[in-house]
Amino acid sequence: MLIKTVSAITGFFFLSFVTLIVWGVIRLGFQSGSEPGEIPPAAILSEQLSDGLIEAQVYILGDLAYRIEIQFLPDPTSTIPPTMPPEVNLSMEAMHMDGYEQQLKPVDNGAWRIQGKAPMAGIWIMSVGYGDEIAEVRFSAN
Ligand SMILES: [Cu+2]
Repeated sequence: MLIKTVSAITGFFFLSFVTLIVWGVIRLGFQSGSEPGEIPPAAILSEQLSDGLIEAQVYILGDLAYRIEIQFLPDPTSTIPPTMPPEVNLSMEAMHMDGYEQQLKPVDNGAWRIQGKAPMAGIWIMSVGYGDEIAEVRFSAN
C-alpha cells in the first residue's frame, strides 16, 4: 500500500515535471517565431466568415497608439479577391462613439496594416469584414 502511494506520488511529480518542460519548450518556440523586440498582441482575432478566414492582431504601443495587422484568406469559392481590403471600424460601446473608419495599408497579398491613435483610452471594439460579414474583437487602448 505504502509502495503504491509512493510510486503514485513519484509518478505525479514526474508527469508534472515533463509537462513543465514540454510547456517551456513550446513557449520558447513561440517566442523565437516572433520578431526580436516584438511585443505580444493585446488582442487576437481569428474568425471564419462565409467568404474566408479573417485574422487580426492588435498591438498597443502606448500613448493611445496602436498597430493592427490584418490577414484575409478567401475560400476557393469566394468572389472576394485576396487583394481587396476589408472594412475596418473602431467603436466604443455605451458611449455612442463609432464610425472610426481605419485606413489600411497593404503589406502583402491578403495582408494589411493599420497605424493610428485612439481618440481616448478605454475598451474599443474593432470590427473587420466585408459587407454584412463582420468579425469583432475588443482591446484596451491606453
Ligand atoms: Cu469613448
